[in-house]
Amino acid sequence: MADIARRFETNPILRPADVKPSREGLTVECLLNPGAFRFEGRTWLLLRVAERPPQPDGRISTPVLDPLAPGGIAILEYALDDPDVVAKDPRAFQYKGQTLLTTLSHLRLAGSDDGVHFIVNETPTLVGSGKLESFGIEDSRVSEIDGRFYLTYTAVSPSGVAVGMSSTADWKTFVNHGVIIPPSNKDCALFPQKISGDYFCLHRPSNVYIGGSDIWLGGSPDLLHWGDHRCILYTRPGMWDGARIGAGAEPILTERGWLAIYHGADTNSRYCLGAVLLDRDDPSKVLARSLEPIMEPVAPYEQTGFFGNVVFTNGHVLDGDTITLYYGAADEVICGAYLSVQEILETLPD
Ligand code: MAN
Repeated sequence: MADIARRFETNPILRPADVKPSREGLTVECLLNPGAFRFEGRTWLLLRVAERPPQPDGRISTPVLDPLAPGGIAILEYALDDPDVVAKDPRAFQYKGQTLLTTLSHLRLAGSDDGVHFIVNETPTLVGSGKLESFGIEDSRVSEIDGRFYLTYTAVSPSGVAVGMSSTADWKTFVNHGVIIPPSNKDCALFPQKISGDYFCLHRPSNVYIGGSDIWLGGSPDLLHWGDHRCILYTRPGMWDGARIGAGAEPILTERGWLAIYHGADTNSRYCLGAVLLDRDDPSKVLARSLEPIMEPVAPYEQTGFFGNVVFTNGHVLDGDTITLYYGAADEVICGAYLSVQEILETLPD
């Protein structure tokens, strides 16, 4: 096994029971995939909090944002034996052919003085708004660029899965920039600085007809308008990243180029992490890529949970050579691990 992550001894560091539901009638079902950043001398996680009502016997119910419903949330409920209901995946189900999520996610801050013990805010920090976020917002990356924090997250709605963006300077007031990349797309990680005059991001379109779930590079003059899209990293059939891949948090600039951690899932939806090295001046050039994962779901809390066999990251903080990686385990709990930049680089084939 090639796993080189040193997991926190206190893992999991946050569980659903540590978080207060956003409203009466909902329970926090899972905590997932936090963004991470430093602000005013503290370490912060931007958690994805996934909620739903307690599930009645023989029925499935899910919240959706609806400005016309009381409190802005409508609860959709169906009998599990309804022939129009197909419920096979804990994360999503179909009703009359339309896909619905089993939970509604919002983003919530948790702060820490030591990067290990976190106190979760009592209320949501950012909730979905408008038609394109009515099934919630998920898996936010946080990048500090030119003194402002940019949040890129998955915006889910009946119109599909898209990349939404908000920004803030003080974590109190936010500007919602709307959908910056339309469906089907997610896992958007901004590079923390301009490269040869342009901003760049990694993103992940998914195709249902021709094409796969590969990682693309996009460029932008202003972080809002994206073009010059190129597919730079493909899934590798038969390998640990054979079915789907997607970027983690922002790439890290090293002396050998941009180091990006990414997730890869195989055909059994087992999620591992790997690394890729991109050229410093032209990040469309892939210099090296992990053959084996650098992290695999091996701990019990990674193998069993809401959706087992998952390590998924979209947040880290950096101190010299040390990456403190925050990750969602088994789509249920929040964990942390340390990785060394040098050690990751050494695992990459020449
Ligand atoms: C997808 C996303 C993630 C989730 C993984 C594993 O990539 O929905 O949020 O963690 O699947 O279920």
